[in-house]
Amino acid sequence: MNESDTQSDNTSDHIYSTPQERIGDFVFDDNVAQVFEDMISRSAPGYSTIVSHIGVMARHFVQPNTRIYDLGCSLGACSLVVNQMVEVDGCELIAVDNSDAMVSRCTENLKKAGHRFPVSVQQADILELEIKNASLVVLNFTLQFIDKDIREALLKKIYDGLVDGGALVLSEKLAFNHNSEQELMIKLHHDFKRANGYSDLEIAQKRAAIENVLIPETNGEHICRLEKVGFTHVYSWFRCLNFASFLAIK
Ligand code: GEK
Repeated sequence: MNESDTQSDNTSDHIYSTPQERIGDFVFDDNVAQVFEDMISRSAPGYSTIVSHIGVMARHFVQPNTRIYDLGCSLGACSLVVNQMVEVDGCELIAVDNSDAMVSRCTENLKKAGHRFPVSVQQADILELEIKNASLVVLNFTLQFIDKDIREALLKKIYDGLVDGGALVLSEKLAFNHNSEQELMIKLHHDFKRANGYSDLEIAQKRAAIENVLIPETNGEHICRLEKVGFTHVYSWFRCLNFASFLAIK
């Protein structure tokens, strides 16, 4: 095996490839952080399209002398694209995650890429973070891991921390009201994962691990709550199977 094969093995997701006696709740630990890029690209339909368009939206919404927050930044994919795309003066990027394994890798990734405005990567709970003077907040597949009862308070805090004309990009896995649609979307999502090389065992074990940790809501629930906390314009700008992204403008 040559060096590049070894590298690709180390960063390929095989976490659920062997039978596990007891499947514990999914956690963002070092094993996950190491393979996260491969895991999310092969598991979340549309992920790379969403990330690149966050860069496009960042260029549109970020205002001079304001802050950009990447909440639940993982390895920093959104921070990296925002950093490439935003050209206004006086901005500051704050990337936050509560997983130390993610934060240390994200810090490295942003350092390697270089950045034209100040960037800070913080290990913190986004529920306890102060958000102020923001023109862009990114919650790319993070809200779904927050306790359902406190999602509204978090979104209200984000709304309050945005400047006028500022935007939130919220991407989430969706649930559906009708059983037939729910079942079809789950089946197609599993087909997508199979087409990306995951086995039935991997799909079943990951599903069991994530079931109590990632709690999806419907399109309607997301839009209603974004409007309720104050956003004046809420757009569904992307959807692929049961994965969607919303743009909410203050
Ligand atoms: C991307 N946005 O690549 N506080 C801080 N971080 C948290 C919290 C919390 N309370 N809860 C979960 N996280 C990224 C992908 S992944 C999505 C985001 C996924 C963090 C958690 O540690 C993980 O890194 C991230 O949110 C969710 O565009 O795995 O489906």
